[in-house]
This record gives sequence, structure tokens and C-alpha cells, in this order.
Amino acid sequence: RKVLLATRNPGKVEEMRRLLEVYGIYVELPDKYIEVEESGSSFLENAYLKAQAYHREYLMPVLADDSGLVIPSIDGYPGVFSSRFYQHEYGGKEEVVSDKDEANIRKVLRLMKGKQDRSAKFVAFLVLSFGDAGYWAKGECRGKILEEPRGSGGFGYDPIFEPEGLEKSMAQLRPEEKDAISHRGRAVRNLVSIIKSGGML
Ligand code: ITT
Ligand code: NA
Repeated sequence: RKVLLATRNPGKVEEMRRLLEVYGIYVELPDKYIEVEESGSSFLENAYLKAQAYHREYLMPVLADDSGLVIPSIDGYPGVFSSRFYQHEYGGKEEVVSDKDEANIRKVLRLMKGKQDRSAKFVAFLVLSFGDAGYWAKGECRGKILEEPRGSGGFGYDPIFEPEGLEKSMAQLRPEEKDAISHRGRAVRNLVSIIKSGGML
């Protein structure tokens, strides 16, 4: 089985390949990127917008992932703005020297300075569209925001996120360790069980 992954984030691609191959599902990538305005106010809406935009162009099952980091002590930000939080007006924009992940992390650490409550969660919403049928699933990973980045694995905010019960950042985990506890790993396993119970797999 094949699914088209509606993303241009290489970190998501790598993780989805690993997470889906267990089920004999192979990830294909679009040959052109479709500009999708992520105008939704929720992860689910944005995942749906991405899945629909690609499904209009490609006649095959499409999987979209909308995800991010939610931090209660800064009003739930970066939230649906996780990808480009450094540019968001909330808390002031960051200068970007080179890397956008680095700029996002710098901004979160700046806003978190002196905060007592450092709790946070990663959230992923997946939408799988077959055209006539669609499925969605969610996954979460709870943890806290570190004072300094640690580790070089994963992508995005992984270096500043410590999953609950571990004394390592998400970026210090081996790939299979991240998959076992991550929001994306959980969302994929939830999606598969939903599809199985609906008789599609
Ligand atoms: P696509 O829309 O093309 O899929 P994107 O990166 O813009 O790529 P999102 O709008 O869903 O996707 O933004 C998700 C952001 O949340 C992502 O860029 C990271 O900054 C962060 N994020 C999501 N999952 C993450 C993970 O597993 N580890 C660290 N950061 C993550
Ligand atoms: Na988004």
C-alpha cells in the first residue's frame, strides 16, 4: 500500500516512513509542493486543508500531519504557529541568522525565562483522505521545556523538550525511542487502529 505524504518537512517524512513501514505502508512524496494556506484555527483543520489540497491533485490516498508544541504558561503558543513562531508577533519577532528551528527555539527560551510552570506538550493531528472517505487521529506527548537545548536528533523543538519520565531531551533519544513515545508515533498508531476498526485495512 502507498500513501502520499502531504508535507515538505523532511523531519516528518523520515519519521512517517519509519512509523508506517511497520504496517507495510509506503510513503510517496509529491513531485511538486502545493502552497496551502494554513488558515485553520486548529491543528485538525489545518491537517484537513493540507490533505484536501493534495487530494485534489493526486489520485491516491493522502496523509497530512499538522503538529506543534503547546505551552500553557505562554498562552498555548507556539501552537498552530509552531512552524514559523519566530515570525509571529506574539512575544516579538526573532532575527533569523540561518536556521528557522534555531530561531523558534531561541524565541521559546526567551519567553520561558523565569517561568515557574515549564510544562508543555507536543500535539499531532493526522488526516488520511481517500477522497470519498476520510479518517483523522490525534497523538500527544507531555513533558517540559528545558532551560537550554540538548542533543542533535529529531527536528524542530526536540532539543528543548524533555518528555515526561525521561531525563533526556527528545533530541537525545534514538529514533525508535522517539517513535515509541512521540505525538506522531501515537497518532499513527491511533490512526491505524481507527482504520482497522472501519474495515479499510
Ligand atoms: P508541512 O505543513 O509541510 O507538513 P510544517 O513544518 O510547516 O510542514 P506544521 O505546520 O505542522 O508543519 O508545523 C509543525 C511544526 O511544529 C514543525 O515545523 C516543528 O517546528 C514543530 N514540530 C512538530 N512535530 C515536531 C517534533 O516531532 N519535534 C519537534 N518539533 C516538532
Ligand atoms: Na500548521
